[in-house]
Amino acid sequence: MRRINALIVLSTLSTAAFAAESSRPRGVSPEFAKFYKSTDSFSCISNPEIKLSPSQVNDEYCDCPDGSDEPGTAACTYISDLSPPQPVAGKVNTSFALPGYYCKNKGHIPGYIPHMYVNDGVCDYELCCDGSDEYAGVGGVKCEDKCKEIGKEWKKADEIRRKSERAALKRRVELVNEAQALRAGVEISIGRLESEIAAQEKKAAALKTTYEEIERRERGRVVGSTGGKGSKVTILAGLAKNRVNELRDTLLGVVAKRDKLKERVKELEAILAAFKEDYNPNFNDEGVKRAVKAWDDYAAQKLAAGEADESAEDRDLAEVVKEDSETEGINWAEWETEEESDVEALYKFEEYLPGAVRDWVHQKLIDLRIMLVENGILADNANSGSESKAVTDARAAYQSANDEVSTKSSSLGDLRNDLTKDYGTDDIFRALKDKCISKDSGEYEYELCWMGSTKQKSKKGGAHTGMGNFVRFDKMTVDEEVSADGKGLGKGERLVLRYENGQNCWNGPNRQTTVVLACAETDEIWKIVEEEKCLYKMDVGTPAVCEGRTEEKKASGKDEL
Ligand code: MAN
Repeated sequence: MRRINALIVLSTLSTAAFAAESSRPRGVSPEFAKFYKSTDSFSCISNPEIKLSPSQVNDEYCDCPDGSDEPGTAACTYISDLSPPQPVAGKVNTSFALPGYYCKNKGHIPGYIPHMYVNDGVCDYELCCDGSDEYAGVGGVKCEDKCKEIGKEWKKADEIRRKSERAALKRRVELVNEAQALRAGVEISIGRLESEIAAQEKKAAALKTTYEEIERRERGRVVGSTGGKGSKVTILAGLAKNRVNELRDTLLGVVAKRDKLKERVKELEAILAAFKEDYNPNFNDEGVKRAVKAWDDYAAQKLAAGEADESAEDRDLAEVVKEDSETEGINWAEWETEEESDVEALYKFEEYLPGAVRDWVHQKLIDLRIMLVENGILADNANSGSESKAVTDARAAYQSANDEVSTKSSSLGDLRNDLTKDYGTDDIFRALKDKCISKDSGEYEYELCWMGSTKQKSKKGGAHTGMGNFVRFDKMTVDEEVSADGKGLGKGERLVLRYENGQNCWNGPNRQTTVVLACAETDEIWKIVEEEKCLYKMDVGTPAVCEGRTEEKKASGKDEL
């Protein structure tokens, strides 16, 4: 128990305080030396109206109500028993003026020990390594000065602690850099989305205009006698296309037959040419002679006509039979899908008008038709149940562009919210966001996801239990041990992450987790306790909350031996 507060007492004292120590009464620290300077009298610290002779200081009799006349004995312990001293340098207890008995601890760090431990027959080396608290040798106890070896051990451990702190601080700097880069990334994404949305809005506006115009034209269009399912022209176009295709197929067949015949003619000519070369003219066979004569005439005729170059003709044929609207000069699709009415098709009188007035007349005709539709004189094409493909396509294009604007705008909103969200000092938890750490504890494995949620997972399997979602940062003053390897919350104000609205607890509240953070080299859950039913506390180490205490103290010369 006596270990409690020892380190903090030790570490909060300054070595500068060693000055003029020899002139101070036993048990007085340099901090309180000024009250014991006078050689004429001593005034109780909290009650200066009570004046004593200097010989009454440390005379084993408690004269001052605040115990200040007995800095080096246990005579006023009953005061501290009533109100235990808070041995924090500079913070004087209202009833007990001194923080404790001051141990010089040369070779280590000076510190206070509660007065009740003075001359109690126990060596309190953890607080008073020089053994000066047992100067009276009560019960024959003699406490030798162990500050040299304790100080050496402490220094070694302190060096390890400082090294770890330096590593933790380095990691913190890295986290800050990562957080900055992530923030910059969000800002870049916002900029990119803004320009994409502006462009998309323009596109959507243009598509809207187009769609409205097409729809307007649709309303102004005279519905054909075939009920809008295609005019005679359309049907004619379909028939014509089929006929053209039939003719193309026939032509292809004829060309193929021709090519075959050409091959056979070639073969026969070769046979006859060989026959002419090989026959025996000495046999007076009239039939053979006639045949040879006929072949010669045929060959002479062919020679006179010259070898026809049919390649150009073949190229033309190949072009003609190609299934290509460009070569056909007809865009069949246009004619087949056009839902133009026969009336429009046959009486396109506007086309006989001079260009200058054509548009004007066209517009007026559409306006007129719309006026007639709106006044119930003509049927509305829009209600005819046969919307044209042009209107459907234009609307779909506009809607798709508009949907994209909405999707992008919603992403932009999320990113803007993210920029205003509290990620802690230096935005540091931005770098940890979505990363998780876990720890086995009892029958569960616990998980903490930074800025996300906490979970309890049963080792026996089954579903996870939500222990809350991150809602806000908070602060908490803690007073806890730090283990030799530096794990533990320690003392002072700590940053807290509140996780709330977890899974409902049977007969209890929705589960909540209070995550208390302390500086450490790596992210680690140290301890989990269920303080009340379904209210959990996690002690967690992370470099994210390191503040460079050691380095600052070093720079200002504090905490040095
Ligand atoms: C589960 C766990 C416990 C909790 C009880 C409450 O067993 O979540 O932590 O105390 O439910 O019923």
